[in-house]
Amino acid sequence: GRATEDYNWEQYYELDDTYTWMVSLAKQYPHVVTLIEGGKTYQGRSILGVKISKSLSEKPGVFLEAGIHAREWIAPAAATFIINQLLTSEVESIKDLADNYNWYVFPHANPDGYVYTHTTDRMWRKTRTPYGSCFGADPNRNWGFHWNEVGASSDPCSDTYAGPSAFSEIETFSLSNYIASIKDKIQLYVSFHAYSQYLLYPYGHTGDLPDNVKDFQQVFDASIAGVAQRYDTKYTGGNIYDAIYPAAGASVDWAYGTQDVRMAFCYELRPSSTSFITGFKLPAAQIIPASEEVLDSIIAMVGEVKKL
Ligand code: ING
Ligand code: ZN
Repeated sequence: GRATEDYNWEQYYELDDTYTWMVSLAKQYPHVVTLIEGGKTYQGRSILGVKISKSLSEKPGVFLEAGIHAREWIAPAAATFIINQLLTSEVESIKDLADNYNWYVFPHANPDGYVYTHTTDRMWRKTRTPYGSCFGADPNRNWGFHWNEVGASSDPCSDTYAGPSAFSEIETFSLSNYIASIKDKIQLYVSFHAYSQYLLYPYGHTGDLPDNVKDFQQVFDASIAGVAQRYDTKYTGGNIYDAIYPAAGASVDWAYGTQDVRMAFCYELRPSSTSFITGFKLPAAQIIPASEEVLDSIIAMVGEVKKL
C-alpha cells in the first residue's frame, strides 16, 4: 500500500493502491471523510466509496459513480482526482462544492473487472461472473429499469450482455440497494465512462425525452461550457438514445427513472475519437487535464442545478 502523500495523478493505479489511499483519507480527515460500502463483488471484493461531508447539517448530495466498465481507466482516476480536490483545494469554487454538498463517490463500481484489466486483459469491460463458457455481464446494461429492452445482448459472450435478469450481478444489486438507501439525499447522479467526450442524459431505452428535459438541456449547456473553459476541450451529446445509441439498463436511467434523483448525467471522458484500442488507453499524462476539465464542468453543472 501507498501512503496518502505518494498517491498522485501522473499514473494509473491498481485497485488495492486506490483502496489503501481511500482508507488513509478516512484516517487523515476523520470528521469529513467516511468510508462507505457500496456492496460486494462476485469475487468477494468490496465496492468501496467515500462520503465527503464537511458538517452534519442537511445538504444536497451528489453521487459520483466511476469504473463500472473495467477498461475505462480514466474514469476512476478522474473520480479520485475529484475526491482529492474536494479535500485539499484552495480554489473558491471547489471549496464551495465541498462546503455546500455531501459527496458520495465510488471510483470503482466494478472492482473484479478492473483487477482483471491489470492482470489478464486490458480490454475487459464487464463483471467476472461465470456464465457457461463466457464471463461477465455488462454492469451498465444490468439495472432494473426497462432492462434488456434495447441496445443490450442476451448472449453471455457479448460485451453488452444484459445478464440473465435485472440486477443479476451482485455489483449492481448491492450498489443499487445502497443508492436506494440514500436516494432522498441525492440531487444529482453522475456516472463516468470513457471514451468519446460526450455528456449524456436519460433516456437510453427510448428516444422519448424526460419530463424535465428543459432543465437537463440548461444544465447540459452550462456543463459543456464548463468542460471547455480550461483547455477548449469539445464535448457534445444529449439524450443517450439519440446522442450515442439505444442502451437500456444503464445506471443513470435507473437512478433518474426509479429513484427520484432530479438529474442524472453520464460523462464519456477523453479521448474524443481514435482507434478502439487507444481510446481506452488515454496516456497517463492526460489524467490531470482530463480530470481538471471535468471538475470545471461539474462546478458548472452543480451551479446550474442550483438555479433550477
Ligand atoms: N458507453 C456507455 C455504455 O454503457 C452509455 C454509454 C452511457 C449508455 C449511459 C447508457 C447510459 O455503452 C461506454 N463507453 O461504456
Ligand atoms: Zn463505459
